[in-house]
Parts: sequence; C-alpha cells; structure tokens
Amino acid sequence: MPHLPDSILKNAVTTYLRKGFAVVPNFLTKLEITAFNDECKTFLDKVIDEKRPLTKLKIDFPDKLTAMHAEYVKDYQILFQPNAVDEKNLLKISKYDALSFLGMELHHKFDNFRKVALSYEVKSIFKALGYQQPAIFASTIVQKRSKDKFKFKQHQDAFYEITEPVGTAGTFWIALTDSSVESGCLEYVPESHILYPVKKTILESKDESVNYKELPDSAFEKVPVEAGSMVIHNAMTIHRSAENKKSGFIRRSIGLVFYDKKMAKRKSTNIVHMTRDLMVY
Ligand SMILES: O=C(O)CCC(=O)C(=O)O
Ligand SMILES: [Fe+2]
Repeated sequence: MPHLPDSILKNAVTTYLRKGFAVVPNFLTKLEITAFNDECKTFLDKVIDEKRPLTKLKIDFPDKLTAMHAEYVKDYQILFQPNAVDEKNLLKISKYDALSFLGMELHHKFDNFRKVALSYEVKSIFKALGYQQPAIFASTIVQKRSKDKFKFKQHQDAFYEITEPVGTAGTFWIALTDSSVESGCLEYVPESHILYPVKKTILESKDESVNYKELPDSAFEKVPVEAGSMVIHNAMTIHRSAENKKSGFIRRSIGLVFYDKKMAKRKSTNIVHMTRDLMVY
C-alpha cells in the first residue's frame, strides 16, 4: 500500500465527520488491485463449479426487482444476477463476470482484505476518529455488469447493519476499477448522517421508507473515483448508486464495515449475520 501522509488521512476524517463521507485517493496500487482480483478468482474456482446448477434461491437483494440467485458455501454468500443464469439455473457466462456480490466475512478469509484492514492507513484513520477498540465486522465484493439492472436504491447502511447506538458504524468502500458517473458511481447526500438519523432498523420494519422517502436527485452528490481510491462513509449517510451504463464494463469494488467495540454493540439481522470481528490494533 502506498504510504499516505497523516495530513491526508486526518483531512479525510474531518470531511467524513462533517459531510458523512470522504475520498482518500491512491489507497491501493494497481498490483494490489490485481492481488484482490486473483484471490477472488482462486476462491470462485474452488467453490463454484459452472457445470452444476446454482441453488435456486432468490433473495430480495438489493430489491425485489433485481432479486438475485444465491449460492451459499459454508459461511459465504455468493450472489449472481438473474440474467446471468439460464432456466436450468446454470451460469450462462463466466462465474468471474457473473458475480454480483460476495460476502460477508472476507476480512478473515482473504489475505488481501486482512492486509487492508490492518494497514497503517486504516489504523491512522481509526486513531484520528478516536476509536479505542476498532474492528471490522463485515466485508464484501460488489460487481456491477453493464448488462444488469443492478443498482442500489437510496439507503442508510445503519438500517441493515446494526450497531447500538444506531449509526455508530462506517464503511471503507474501495474501487477496484474506475467508478464513473457512467458506470454507476456512489452518490451521497452531504450531511445526511446528521440531518437524517435512522429511527427504525430492519428489526422493527421490513420497509426502509419508514425512515425517509426517496430524496430528489438534486440532494445527491455524485462521487466518481479512479481505481484504487477509497471512499469512507458513515452508516447513517444516505447514499445510492445507479445502474452501470458503460457498455462491456464491469464496475468492481470492495467494502469493509467498521465500528468501535468500546462504543457500540452489534446486533444480528437476517442480512448481516454475526460475522466475527477483526480487531484492528
Ligand atoms: O457499491 C455500491 O454501489 C454501493 C455500496 C454500498 O451501498 C455500500 O458499500 O454501503
Ligand atoms: Fe450502502
């Protein structure tokens, strides 16, 4: 990982606290991105046999319109887009391209996730946040193919990934490819982590709109970034991302969800199971 100066990391934390999100450019090198891709490929080669039908299980993620086919291998959740699967539940395209989502405990299982979680930069960010017992509790890979209608509607992570007090978590989101406006970059509502506190979580309501109705497009700030950049967002920050419209392009990213074990307690939900914490000391 390229060594990032403390001043950059401190500035990012200040912005994160003020706006609810911040960009840290040049977090991963091209070589490190390749290492992530290779580790993911090796894993898929081990667990997914393309000649075998996928488990026919549709889960409503990220919403009912784009509900995906899932495969569970031990404690991995592996999701594929419906249009990458034929009527016999066989993959129509390569598993590497078809993958939409892989989680949730990669911080324990993938060397490259551990490396990021325990990096000098991540530790410095936690220090600047004043965390006393920082931990990573969930981690994912997300892929958006241009042919899929895969998008994330407006949401607050705190609705699904519950820490108590509510909203005391955050996410390191890292682009493994360029994430442009065309390919469906992240979009945030500045200061929404302060202005729109989550009142109910998925434990109290299935429907996230109990908290807030969809905000107008003008409320969102688009955050395009280059491959290797990191975006940090608070669990209360309202965000979304659009479909990838860049033909032939797959937008790829990883996410690591963090909290301070000293300050908050986690709760299990049907979305985020009790994955093991990785303490970051
Ligand atoms: O990758 C995306 O487009 C959205 C990811 C997201 O919602 C998150 O990391 O919290
Ligand atoms: Fe999110």
